[in-house]
Amino acid sequence: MSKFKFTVGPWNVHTGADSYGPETRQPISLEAKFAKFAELGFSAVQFHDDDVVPNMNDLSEEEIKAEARKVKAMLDKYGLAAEFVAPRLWMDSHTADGGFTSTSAADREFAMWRAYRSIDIARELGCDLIVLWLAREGTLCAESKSPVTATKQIVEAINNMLRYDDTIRVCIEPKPNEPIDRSFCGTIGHVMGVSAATIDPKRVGANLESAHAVLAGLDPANEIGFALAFDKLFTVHLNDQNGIRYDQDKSFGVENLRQAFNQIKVLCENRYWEKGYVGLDVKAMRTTSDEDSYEHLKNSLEIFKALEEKAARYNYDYADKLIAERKFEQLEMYTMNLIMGLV
Ligand code: 3MF
Ligand code: MG
Repeated sequence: MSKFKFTVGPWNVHTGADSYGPETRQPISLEAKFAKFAELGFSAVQFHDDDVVPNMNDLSEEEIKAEARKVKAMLDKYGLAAEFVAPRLWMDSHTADGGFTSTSAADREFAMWRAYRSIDIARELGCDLIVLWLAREGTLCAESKSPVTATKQIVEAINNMLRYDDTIRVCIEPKPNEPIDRSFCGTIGHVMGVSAATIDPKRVGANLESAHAVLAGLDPANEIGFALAFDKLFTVHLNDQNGIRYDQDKSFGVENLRQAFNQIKVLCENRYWEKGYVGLDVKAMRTTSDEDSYEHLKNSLEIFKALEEKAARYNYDYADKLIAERKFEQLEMYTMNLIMGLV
């Protein structure tokens, strides 16, 4: 029995389209996804603002809230909570050059409008967390934006959100690149800096995604640890990634089992289950059939739980003794043997 509660976004079950080819699977309705998420043992769902209210740009503030209430009723039907809402600031024509750091004042205003509406939607869904994946807050042409001005614009956008709602928490999901060439807020270290500069640092934290850390050339477990050290790990997006290339969102643990184990180990050592959900951000392969649309989620949960069980059996007395004697070769082999199921 896992100590953790799991969560997932509807985009984790998708039609298989990528930048180079069309869909390979049939779309699945939001309600059908909820039913399956509940069946697989998820406790909560993560949302983009327009996952909840698809045509929100055309609706009034009251109409948006009314639509959100319908989704809340659907969540209730399946015994699911909502974990967070993330303004989708990368699909709309207003966000071609980013949102909060766009070179267009009108587009920056649009980004704030979506951020405020995301808070309204979160409130209707009964959750207090906004995630900012700052997809296009960076440059395609390095000289097009000042990194100083842009960083201050990100801080000010978050301040505006904190002022708009006294208890909402905001959480940045850093990623060093893609779809942008150079991000302004690429790592957990950047997020901690931005958090400290806001008007209420306690309410501004991080969402560490394993693949994003790998894309930055960093170790996901250390990134998780850095945020935990400041009590600022508000959620996680666990997945896996084969080195520094396009963002792969592979099932958790399938590329680097030791790295996956160490992410769970640091979460367990710090009783993260008392603080937040374990979110998955995983994609099925393009070749996956309709009937296997949820296999990558099942596999990720299975790997997580198997590694959690190993982390619970980690022999800290033995490890401490080896550490005191600086017998790191033996410590490494003990860890490998545990992961391989040999001890
Ligand atoms: C991109 C991501 C995003 C975010 C999501 C919620 C589409 O690399 O990881 O997934 O997680 O937008 O913030
Ligand atoms: Mg993510």
